[in-house]
Amino acid sequence: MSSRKLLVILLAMVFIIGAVGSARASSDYVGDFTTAYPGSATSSFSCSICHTSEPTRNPYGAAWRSANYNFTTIESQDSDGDGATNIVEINAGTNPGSATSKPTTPTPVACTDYTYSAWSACGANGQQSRTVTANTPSGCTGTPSTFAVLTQACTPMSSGMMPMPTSQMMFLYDPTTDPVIGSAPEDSIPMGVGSVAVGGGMLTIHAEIGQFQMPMDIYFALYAPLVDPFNIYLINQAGDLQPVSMGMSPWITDVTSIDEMPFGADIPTSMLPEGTYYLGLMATPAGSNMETYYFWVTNFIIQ
Ligand SMILES: [Ca+2]
Repeated sequence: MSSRKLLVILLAMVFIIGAVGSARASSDYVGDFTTAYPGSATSSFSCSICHTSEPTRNPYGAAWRSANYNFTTIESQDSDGDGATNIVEINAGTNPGSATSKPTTPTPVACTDYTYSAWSACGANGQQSRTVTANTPSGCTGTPSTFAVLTQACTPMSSGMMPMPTSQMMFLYDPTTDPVIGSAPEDSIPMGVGSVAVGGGMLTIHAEIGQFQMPMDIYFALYAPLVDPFNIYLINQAGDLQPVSMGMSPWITDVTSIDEMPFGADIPTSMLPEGTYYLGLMATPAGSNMETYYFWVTNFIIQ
């Protein structure tokens, strides 16, 4: 063999070895994958991680090559478009290059209990609503055995009705001869005292309240510190005065309106001891423990 022929053969061998060296086998790429993600069951998909059929790349293989063979760069992508990102698939052991291979969606946990907002005001349609502010367990989205109750029937307000108290509200007003019916507690004057209110000689106590939305218990209090500084009196259901120290006794229970003259007809002021007399009328939802009420207070003076 001439030295020239030998040189040609050697050059050819160098070329062939070099070509083989630069064209790595797919099995080497699978090895790269396994090195990058040791323990991932995705490795079992072998060549089909990156190829539909060699040498054609699937979307994951194409993305990996475009990313200069950097796995990390394409982890947040969903190369096969099946809704699971590549890293989610690799962690789940599915194939990020095949849309037919994807993690199974876990069955959502069903809610077992709910925390609600307060009920809305009663609508004209006789319904009120509320919203769920929190679920138990947190984040539950499954189909529960008991659904949240978001609406209920209620008694709608009609015009002229007084809304139910939502707190403990007190209203002081100067004496008037006659009660005034209002549709709001601040517009209502539920106790009139007769002509004594304007310097006249007659006491005529008249209690009147228009329509409440729901039944109320009514308490009527009387306090005359110059006559008895130690006791506030309530009118009980028999119409008698009894000291508050004997208990909180309602005057009238379970009514939506009142129109009463608790002390009967006119009383000449000349029959009464001098002093300032305070009258209080409380309306609280029937059967409640006075968590909410309207309490109106007025007075009259006997001179
Ligand atoms: Ca995917």
